[in-house]
Amino acid sequence: MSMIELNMDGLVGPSHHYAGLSHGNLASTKNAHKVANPKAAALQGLDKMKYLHDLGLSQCVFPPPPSPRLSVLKTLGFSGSNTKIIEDCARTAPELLSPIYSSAAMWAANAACVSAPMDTQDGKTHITPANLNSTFHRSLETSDTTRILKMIFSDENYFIHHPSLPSHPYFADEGAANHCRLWFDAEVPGISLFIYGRSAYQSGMRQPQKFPARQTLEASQAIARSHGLNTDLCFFIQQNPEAIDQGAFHNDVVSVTHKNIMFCHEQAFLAQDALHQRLTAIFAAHEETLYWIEVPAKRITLADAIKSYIFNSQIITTSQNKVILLVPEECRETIQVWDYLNELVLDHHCPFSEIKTVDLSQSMRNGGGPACLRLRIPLIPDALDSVYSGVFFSHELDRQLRLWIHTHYRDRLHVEDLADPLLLREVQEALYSLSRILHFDSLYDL
Ligand code: SUG
Repeated sequence: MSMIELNMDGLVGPSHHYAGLSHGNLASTKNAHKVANPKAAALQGLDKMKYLHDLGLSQCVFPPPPSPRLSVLKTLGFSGSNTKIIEDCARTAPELLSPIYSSAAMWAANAACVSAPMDTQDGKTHITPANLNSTFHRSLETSDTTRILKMIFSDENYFIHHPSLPSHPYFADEGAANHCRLWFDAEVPGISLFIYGRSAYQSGMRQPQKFPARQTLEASQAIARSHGLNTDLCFFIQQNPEAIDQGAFHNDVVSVTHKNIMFCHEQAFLAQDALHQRLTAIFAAHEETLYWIEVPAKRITLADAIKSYIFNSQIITTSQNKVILLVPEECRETIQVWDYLNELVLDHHCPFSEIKTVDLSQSMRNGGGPACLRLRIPLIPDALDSVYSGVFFSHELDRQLRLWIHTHYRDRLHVEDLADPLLLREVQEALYSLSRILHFDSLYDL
């Protein structure tokens, strides 16, 4: 059984804005209430998708969820026409507008935790949408994410969709951002690393003092169980509380894996040396090499790693077997980081042959780099034809989406603009039009 990895990037929605909704995410707090440019944000995301597609990756688009989430406002007691609901909310509870207009679903790494078919007992790809219940605005994503993932990966011969975990802080789950997979051979089971920040039931664990730990151990364990993973190949690792306190609200801000490569900061995990040794031993037992690239704090501090998002990178193997590290443009602007990366590519023991930067500044200002924007879907080649065809990236889809963005997106959006009922009409029209481009009639029931 061989494997393909589908790369699914979130398409930035037309109401992308900066509201400072994520405590512990330094970029979100720092850029709160700045003017956003949804048009540029969506185009930057498309540029990234085009780059990956042109490298030969199987690239898909993850459509934005319905917006604004008027159903949430109705549940919270607002009624009347759509315009009246927005006006009443703006007048009496303006703090609710940003959560219901949030376009945070663009960070597809938080959409779900996905297990590869060779790792699961039944040989199928298993998907659990994340409950994202650490933040109110993100918790609103789960029901739409569940529905959209089921529509795209609908064939039960290949995909198993699990319900999201109980939406309680004990089972707080942030999806693939806190899950890594390492493997040496596409045909055999790989290793799952589940990275948690706290435990609901185990006391005495070291905890961050300043910022919340989002993922729980119990959520990770539940996913490993329901996906039918081999427990010998699952590692549950605590994220370093110090990293969380410095702003690593998700593990993918301080580490990234790809095949047999782990690229991480020295202070990413607790008991990091022990993890390194155990993984090296597993790889050695299979006569395979683990590339463990750990960046010392004396070369790059946690603060600089988080500012530049060097580890929120994407590692890509091209069809010519070249390994590219795709990092945000901000890495070039942080001198220690840029110097380190340039040394790294020259090191013969390092698998990276090229460092490529990408401009995702609009997403970065809310704490989302290249890795946050993508969800990896491992599947067997036979499953590919069953994936909903309208979401596959192509030059023609790229052309249509660019035209659509230029037609429907604003180039300035401030959190106060969310009170404007005209925005409601604009966003809804944009999404209707998108459902036609993707031939996805049932996507938006606005
Ligand atoms: O959950 N930011 C997102 C960023 C998610 C990044 N994803 C990964 N690391 N995988 C978050 O904190 C900010 C929204 C605002 O403040 O307007 C926000 O939701």
